[in-house]
Order: sequence, then C-alpha cells, then structure tokens
Amino acid sequence: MRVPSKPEADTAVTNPVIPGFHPDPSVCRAGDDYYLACSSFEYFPGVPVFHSRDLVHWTQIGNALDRPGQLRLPPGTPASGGIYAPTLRHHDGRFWLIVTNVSGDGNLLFTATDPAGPWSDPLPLPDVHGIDPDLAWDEDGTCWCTTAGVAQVALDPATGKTLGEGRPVWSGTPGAKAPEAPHLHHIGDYWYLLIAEGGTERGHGVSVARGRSPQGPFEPCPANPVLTHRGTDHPVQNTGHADLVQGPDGSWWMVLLGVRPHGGTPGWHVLGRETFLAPVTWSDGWPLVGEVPPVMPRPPWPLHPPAAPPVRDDFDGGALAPQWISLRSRPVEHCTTGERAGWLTLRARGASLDDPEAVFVGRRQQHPSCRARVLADPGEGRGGLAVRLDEEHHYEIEVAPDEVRVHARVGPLRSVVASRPAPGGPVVLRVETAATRRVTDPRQGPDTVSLGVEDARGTYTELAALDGRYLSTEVAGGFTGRVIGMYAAAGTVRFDWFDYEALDDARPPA
Ligand code: 6LW
Repeated sequence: MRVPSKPEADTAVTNPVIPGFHPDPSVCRAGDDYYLACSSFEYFPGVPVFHSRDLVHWTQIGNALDRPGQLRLPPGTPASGGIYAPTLRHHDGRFWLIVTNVSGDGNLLFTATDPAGPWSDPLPLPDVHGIDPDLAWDEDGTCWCTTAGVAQVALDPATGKTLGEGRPVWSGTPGAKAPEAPHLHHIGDYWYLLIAEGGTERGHGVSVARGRSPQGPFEPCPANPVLTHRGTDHPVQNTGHADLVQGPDGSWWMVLLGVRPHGGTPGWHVLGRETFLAPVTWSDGWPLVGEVPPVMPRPPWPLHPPAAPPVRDDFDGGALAPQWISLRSRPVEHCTTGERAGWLTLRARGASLDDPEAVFVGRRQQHPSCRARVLADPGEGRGGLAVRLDEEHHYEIEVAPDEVRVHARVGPLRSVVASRPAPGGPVVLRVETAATRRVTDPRQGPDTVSLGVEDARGTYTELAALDGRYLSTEVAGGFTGRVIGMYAAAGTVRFDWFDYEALDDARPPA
C-alpha cells in the first residue's frame, strides 16, 4: 500500500463516510483498492461509483449508468422509482454490477474492466425476479443470484439466463417485515447471508445467517439483529442494508445506510439515506456490529485523504463532473457546456420543477448546514437555484427578466413566497440551510432553508426562510434525499458557476 505523502492529521473517522443521498451501498475490494456503488432512483446518470484506498475516504469516480442505452427511465418514472440497490463485485478480473430498474427494465447486469467506466450495455435478466439482486460465485464457478425475500437462483452471467428454478433460502427473523438486501459472502468455512429487515425506516436492522454451502441451509445468528438502532436515541437512525468488506489488515467492516434526523418529534431527515462504515467483531464465527459509531478511532492502516473538493464548479471542463445529476435523462439539446464557453446552458422543457421532465442539474446536499450559490443569466427566460426532494416538494429562487421570486411547492400547495424586481442581467442566487442543533420546542423542524440574492458587493438579501421539514423524507416519502441545483423553467438560462460549501463538519449533533 502507498505511504501517504503528507502527515495524517486524521485521528478519528467521522461517519457518514459518504454523506448525502447515497443509499444501499455495496462494496468490493480489488487488491489495494475499494469500490462502492449506491442506488440512484429517478436520476440520470445513475449508480454513483466511489473509490477508496482506506475505506474511510471515498471519491466519486463516475456513474456506472451514464449512457441513455444503459439507463432507460421513461416518462412517467416516478420519483423514487428507477434504479434500486446495486451489488458491486470484483470477480475473475472484471467488475460486475447488478441492479434493478423498477420502472421497466427489471434486473440488469453490467461489467467493466475499470469501475470508473465505461460499463457495458445492460444484460437483461428477465427470469431473475425480485429487487436487491446479489451476485456470488462458488468454487465451481457457479454464479448465485440472491434477491429480496430471500430467494436464490443460479445464473449464467454470460447470457443472463437462469439455470434451474429459483427457491427461497431464508425468510429472516420470524415476524420481522421486509427481509431484503441480501449479500452472500464466503468467509472461512461458512457462507454468510447478510440481510436487512424491519423496513428501511426506524425499525431497520441487519441480520445474518450462515451455511456450509451458498445454497444453505442457513442457520440464523442467535444474536440477530447483528446491527440495529431501533428504539434508541442514537443520532444515526434507520441503520440497515449492509455489505461486508475486509480491510487492508484483514479486519472486517460493514458499509450500510443510515439517516441523521434533526429537529423535534418525530425527527426529520433531509439528506436521504447516507453511507456509514462500522467495524465488525467476530464472536463464535458470527459478524457482530452492535452500533454504528458517529466517530471512531482511525483504523491502523495508512489513510489517504483526498484534497478537499473545490467549492466552485466553473463549467470550464466540457463534460460535467460525476456529481451532477438530472431528472430521468439529460439530452444535450437541453443541457450543455458547449454553447457558451465556461457556462452551463439549460433549455427549458416543462414550466417548473413540478414537471417530472424539468431540466435540472443538481448535486446531492451532503451537509446538514450548507451554502449553494450560482451566477444565473436568465436572458429572456426563467430559471434558478432549487432545493429538490421530488416533484411535489421543492423550494427555489428563480430569476426572470423582470423579477426574482421564491417558490415553494409542498404537496398540493404551490405559492410564490416572496418576490422583488430583478436587477437585470446575471444575478447571484443563494440557498443556505441551517440545521437545528438544539431543540427547544418538540415541534421544531430539522433546519431552515434561506433563499435570496446577492448584490454586486456580495451582500446577501434573504427573500424567504422556510422550515426544512417540508423537504424531508418524513414529509415527502420515498427513498431519496435533497438535491440542490440549477434549472430552467422557460427559455434558455445560463449559469457561469456553482459554489457548494459545507457550513459544518457533517457530524451528527451532540
Ligand atoms: C432497496 C431496499 C431498501 O431496494 O430500500 O433499505 C430500497 N433498503 O433494499 C430502495 O433503496
């Protein structure tokens, strides 16, 4: 392993290791390198892929599904539809990715020699039924695909054909709902079948069973669930949907999803389900976690912190960076950096973010408190900067030739919350979130979302400060989290730059 070139300042590891809406993590190791993939739902490109050398610091290296032929999200694909729960594996010198497109194409298999891409065209798996497909190869080279439920079928990964009938292998803990997210790992003498159960809400947990063969029979761990935060006041909740990986020193680790609710009762999480890391301890041959530490001692191997990401994207580089995501597709006629050099040009399709096909380019909100700014030139059109949960839940600051307005859409309600005359020409729009750190009222929301404009000297004028609960999963429902980004709602709107800055260190509140 490479020795880091600079002294390591990190003395502790802070969870989440991949903040923001990055659920259903699946991880694999290839030599000294680790790769991790997440769900992406209605967004294009899909399935963000991350790289790490130390399991702690992760850098997004691409999106596996970045061509329209790989990711078909037809009009009508609902928010939180689309791409669910990948499994990422390294086997036989190749990377393998299996996902479900719940909005049409079903289970799909992709391969790549470099996880940064390009990934293959999809291989359809018409006879693999059920979400959350897992891949595992046994000693004979048979590929086993295990899905939510929990069921299993042998698969020919070259043709996508199943071999024989699928059959149930384990239904999880009696009485627990939603046995899902299976991952099968051969460790020592056993095949360990890891599942999530209890549902992806506050009751979520991880249970494990083991057998001598990948087909079972599987014996449940007497200590199940091996990980859950249900019924606790832990700042990280909904913990589940885990995968296992071995660290550089041979120790075992779990990656999993969890959420960070803020505010009073019942608590609202706004960043979606994020990716956490937890050490595994072995007891009687069972992998146990117990609790996910918000902060943990640094592991005993060298850390490789990447340079801090730049605050500003200037749109100077041609192709958009991998963190930028759009709604269902991103046709070049509607989104390009090639029309005005150094600017992102968006051409409207749909009159507002209420439209599922709206032209939007955003990035996940990754920190409970953050600031985003853009320089927007509306021309003769209309567009701006939005905080989006889904079509029915978004706040935006929008500029038109005559006016700057704050819109709020919450369920069936849509209103212009504030407006003022536009200064004319390009204008800096700003959105700032401030997380609730101390609850003084049980009804207090998770954060405040401030929306406004800056003048030429950078002085901020707030047009509205809105309760963030309405852009939370507890209000909107679904599987995603907030995305902050630029959109066009009429004509052609151009953006010179976009700044995103964390205003805290993303630690859960004390
Ligand atoms: C995913 C399921 C789940 O398929 O949520 O938390 C679903 N777990 O396993 C969508 O992310």
